[in-house]
Amino acid sequence: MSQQLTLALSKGRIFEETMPLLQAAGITVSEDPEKSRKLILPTNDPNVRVIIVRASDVPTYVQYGAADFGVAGKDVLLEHGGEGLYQPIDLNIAKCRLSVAVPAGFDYASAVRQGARLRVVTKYVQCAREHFAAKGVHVDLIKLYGSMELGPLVGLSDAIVDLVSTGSTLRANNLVEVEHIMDISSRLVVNQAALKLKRERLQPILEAFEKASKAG
Ligand code: PRT
Ligand code: MG
Repeated sequence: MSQQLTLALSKGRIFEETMPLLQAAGITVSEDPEKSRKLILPTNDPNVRVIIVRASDVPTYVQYGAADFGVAGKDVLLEHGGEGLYQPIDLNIAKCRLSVAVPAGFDYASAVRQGARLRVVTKYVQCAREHFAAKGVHVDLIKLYGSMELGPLVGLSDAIVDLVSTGSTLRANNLVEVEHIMDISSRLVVNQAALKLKRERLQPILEAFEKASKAG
C-alpha cells in the first residue's frame, strides 16, 4: 500500500469544520470546494489529498479503502452500519440532534397514547425504526431523500424524523419538535486495513485531530 493518504469529506459544514482540525495537523487544502469543480483537492502535503463526496457516501469510500479516512455524521454512520470502519474520534463538529416533529396543531402525545398508527417521513429509516420500536409506537416509515419538512404539510405523513440544529427550518414550516431521539456530531472514520498498513502516516494526524477536537 502506498503511503499516500486520501481523506474523504463532504462539501459544506463538514468540510468547513474539518479545516481547523487539518490545520492543527499541519495540513492546508489548496482549493475551495465551493469554488472549484475538482473532486480531488491537493494539500500542502504532497502525500495527503482530499476527495469531495456526498455526505452519505463518505463511509462507503472509506469502507472500500478508496479513501483511508473521512469525516461523517453519526446519523450517516448509523444508517450505513459502520461495517469495515474504525471510528476512533468524536470530532465534536457539525453538531445537531435527531428529532421527531409534527405540525403545530397535531396532538402527538395523545395519538401515541391511543396507539394510533403514525405515518412518518424520514431519510433516517434505521434510526427512526429503532426509536419507535423501543417506544412501542406503531409507524409506517416513508423514506425521503430531502425536504422532510414538506411531508406533513402536503398530507404525506403525520410526522417527520429529521436533523435539527437551530430549529428555524421547523419554525418556518410550522412544525414543532416533540421528541429528541439523539444528539449528533461528526466522527473520524478510518479504513481498518489503512490503520494497520499506514499507521505511521496516520497516527500523528489522528493525534492532532483528537487534541484539536478536545480543545475546540
Ligand atoms: O445536503 P446533501 O444532500 O448533499 O447531504 P447532507 O444533507 O447529508 O449533507 P450536509 O452537508 O447538509 O450534512 C452533513 C452532516 O452535517 C449531516 O450528516 C449531519 O451529521 C450534520 N448536520 C449538522 C446537519 C445539520 N447540522 C442540519 N441542520 N445536517 C443537516 N441539517 C439540515 C436538517 O436536515 C434540516 O433540513 O438542516 C435543516 C435544519 O437546520 P435548522 O438550523 O433550521 O434547524
Ligand atoms: Mg444537507
